[in-house]
Amino acid sequence: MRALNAMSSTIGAGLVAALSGVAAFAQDAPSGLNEFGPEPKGWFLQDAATPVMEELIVVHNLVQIIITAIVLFVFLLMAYILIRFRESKNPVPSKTSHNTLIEIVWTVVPVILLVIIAIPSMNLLYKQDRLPETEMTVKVVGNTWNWLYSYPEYENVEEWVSNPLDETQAREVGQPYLLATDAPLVVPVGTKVKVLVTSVNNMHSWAVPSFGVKMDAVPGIINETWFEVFEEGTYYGQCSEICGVRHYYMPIEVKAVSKAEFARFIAAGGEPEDKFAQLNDGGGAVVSAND
Ligand SMILES: [Cu+2]
Repeated sequence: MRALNAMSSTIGAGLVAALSGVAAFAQDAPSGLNEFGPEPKGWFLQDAATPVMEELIVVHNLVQIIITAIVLFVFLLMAYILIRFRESKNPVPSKTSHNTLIEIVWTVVPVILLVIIAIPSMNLLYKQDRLPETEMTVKVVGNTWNWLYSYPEYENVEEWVSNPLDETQAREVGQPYLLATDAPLVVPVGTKVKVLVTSVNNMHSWAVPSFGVKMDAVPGIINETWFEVFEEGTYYGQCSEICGVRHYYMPIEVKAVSKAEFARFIAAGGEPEDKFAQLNDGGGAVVSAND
């Protein structure tokens, strides 16, 4: 089963590479911005939207190739042994118990493979864990069940609640249900953003796959991570810690806008977009925090 999974992943990776010109999910949202998120029946990682995710995909592909080669090699070797040395063909088995050359090879080759995997893995872990010189900060607080966002550096913008849109609202604004929110986190593109993640009650996890970001939100602890979004668009993620009965109802929507647009957004006190304001004013069923 493992072997099959590994093989299918690699075949999938090849297919994705062949079709890389086709961005299946990228579609024009009503706002004119591209959307990035999971695609129906998708089975590969989402397209990279940040430098960390770019590197993550490279490491993932490298490991896929290596494990596929190992699985194939062991599988073929086993098949050869079972057929070639079966009792009817080989009634008197060899009593050989040592072969120095083979023992050196099967020790050294795995060590080399592990080193080949370890170097890019450690680089990636370091890149994710060590924050570069960031240009702004976003505070993300997990709440049972929604997300609270604020900018510690911009005091004129109050902390706001990001609730999911219900099915009707999502359809109305043409966004995916269970991913779209009424008030997304807004960040500028081409900016290194520090993300402080914590929680007020349950443990949650703030995860945006196309950013290569997944950070636990733990009460009493402030975790930090970072991202730098390449291009403008709407990016989706979900809470990735099984946090309770409405765990599925904690989508994450991040809107990456131009620096000028972001400056305008901050100057306006973080006013939400009209389409969401209309929905909320129109008496739409906005889900409260604890129902
Ligand atoms: Cu959660």
